[in-house]
Amino acid sequence: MCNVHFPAIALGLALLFAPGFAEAGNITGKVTFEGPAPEMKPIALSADASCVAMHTDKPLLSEVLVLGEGQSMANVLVSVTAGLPEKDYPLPSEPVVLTQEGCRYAPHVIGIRVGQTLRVLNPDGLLHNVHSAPKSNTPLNKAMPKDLLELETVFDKQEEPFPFKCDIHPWMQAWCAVFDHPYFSVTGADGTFAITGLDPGDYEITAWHERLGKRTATVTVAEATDANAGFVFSKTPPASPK
Ligand SMILES: [Cu+2]
Repeated sequence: MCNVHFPAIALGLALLFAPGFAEAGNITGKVTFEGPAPEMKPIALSADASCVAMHTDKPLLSEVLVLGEGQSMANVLVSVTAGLPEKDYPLPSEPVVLTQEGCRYAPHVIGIRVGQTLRVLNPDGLLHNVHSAPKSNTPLNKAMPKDLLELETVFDKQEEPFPFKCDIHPWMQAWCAVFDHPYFSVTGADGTFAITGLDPGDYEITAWHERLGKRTATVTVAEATDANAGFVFSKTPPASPK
């Protein structure tokens, strides 16, 4: 059964050839760490023997700084912080998922939209207590006993990154930022990010790291191209602008 909607196609073509229509571009890049990298220490999990039992093969390391090959930096949140037109951007229907697995949160850093569902999972079969500490949104403080496998919440205000912790396992931490637009990306282990679907224009983008702060860059996006923007973090904060 063919399910093509000709009116939708016609509308798309009309938009494509309409005067002033410009094909979207992207901002892509890589975040790296410069200088000698501090070694991440194994986390003492002894507060909960069940957590210890989940990490007998390999210690669970602190995720304050996660580096990959060539000192690429994971867990850096890159977002557009100026230059966007004010408009309503469609919400994704899929939730953002935050998992508590092996007595750690994953992903370590998430971005979510105002009004988008955050689904928190508990596959550990343990008691966790999901405890967020936002400044603008309503904090979440909810026990997840071993038989409560998931809960959902939404945020109603945009907000800079704030922590999620677990009151049972004090080493557990994740960071969450809430956006009123879709132009954000969290770097993976290879340090790369991609902010896609931007109208041509000049934008300020900001890279945020939980310990090393923020770096900003100005990027010009041309039609249907990838603009490149790299960020370098180090233990020394950047000189403040004069
Ligand atoms: Cu926990």
